[in-house]
Amino acid sequence: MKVIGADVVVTSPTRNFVTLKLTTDEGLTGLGDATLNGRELAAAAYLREHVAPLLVGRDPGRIEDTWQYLYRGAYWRRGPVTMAAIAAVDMALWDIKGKAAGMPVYQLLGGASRDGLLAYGHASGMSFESLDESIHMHLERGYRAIRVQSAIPGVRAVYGVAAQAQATGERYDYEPAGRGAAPVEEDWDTAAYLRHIPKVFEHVRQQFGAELPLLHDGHHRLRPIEAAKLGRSLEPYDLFWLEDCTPAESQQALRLVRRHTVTPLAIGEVFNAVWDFQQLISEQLIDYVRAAATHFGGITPLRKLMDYAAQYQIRSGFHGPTDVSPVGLAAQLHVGLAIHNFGIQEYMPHSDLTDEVFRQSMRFAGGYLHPGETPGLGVELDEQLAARLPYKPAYLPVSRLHDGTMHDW
Ligand code: CS2
Ligand code: MG
Repeated sequence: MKVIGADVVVTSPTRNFVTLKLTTDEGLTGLGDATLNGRELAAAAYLREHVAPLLVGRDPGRIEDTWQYLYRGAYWRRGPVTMAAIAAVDMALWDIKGKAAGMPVYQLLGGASRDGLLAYGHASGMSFESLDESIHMHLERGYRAIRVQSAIPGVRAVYGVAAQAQATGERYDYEPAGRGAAPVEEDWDTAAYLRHIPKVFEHVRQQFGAELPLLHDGHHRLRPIEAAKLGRSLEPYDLFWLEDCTPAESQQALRLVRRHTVTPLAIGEVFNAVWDFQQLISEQLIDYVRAAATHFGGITPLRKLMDYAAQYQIRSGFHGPTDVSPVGLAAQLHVGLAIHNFGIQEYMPHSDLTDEVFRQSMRFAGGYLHPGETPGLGVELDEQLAARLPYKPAYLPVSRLHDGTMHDW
């Protein structure tokens, strides 16, 4: 079999997605996700200009070799643009291999290690009352684990607190920044945040009991000693995890956090290679790996990362926001089903229009996700519909302290 076509589709049903479609001489096609939120066109250009021409004529069965060729061969290793592009190729090749074998990809990875993947949803609120409503709404939808984010008194706009979408019960495909040529600016006050968040979890535990798994995302905003303080102050509320408590490119910063708290830690949604995790895993500085197949070079390295993490009893918590396309989500569902050290899967449902552009075999029932039994990844792209929904500039917000200083994301 040979690759005869490598096409890049950029489409924007309710947000922007970059998809690679490989076509073979035997008529099989494969899809891969290279969506890089806010930098979509860079990933698309990398694929179109530098990768697609190298793929035509190659044997699509040689997944490992193609991955190494693109990773080692570029000279410029790693980085989010490169690794998103490689991820798309890797996923598309696994999709083709699954279709050729007549099997869902998880079967090729060793078969299912469980019946379904425990998923967590995003609840948030501007007040305790609206937060309670949001949690109730998620429980009604079947979620059995909930991420809790809250507005902070004295902070105008807190990222990840989707006041409107949650209050009206809409699906999640909001773009916190809205669309536009430049990021909107939000504000931030770490001291106010550290004072308020423990009260939020105290309230939620009182309302919803001791058993509901609760998660929280710090969005990389704290210094190590602040993160340590937050982790310790949340211990009475028994979190499933505290995510991205510090900007983790300084892996050793996590030593300090770990020294002071037993709140489990999850990190890595912005990481793109195993080297970003090396110290965190080998020193057991985290409990959950937040990588996304889309930003980590695809299924092949994600599987290897999880096997490495398994030696340290570290589990998966793959990044599943709406800026990972249904193709990227499917890729990590197949990995999550196959590996032994699965932990939890983030799940933010895409909009109805996104679900029309990407038809998925994946299902969510009773709080659990399953990639389905369709051969390959189980996602079909409606190219005609995609073509009618062109790219629109959209950026994540930035945040500034009240004196105007740019803050960590
Ligand atoms: C968040 C994401 O899902 C999460 O944990 O951190 O919403 C993240 O901010 C976006 O994926 C950024 O692209
Ligand atoms: Mg996050």
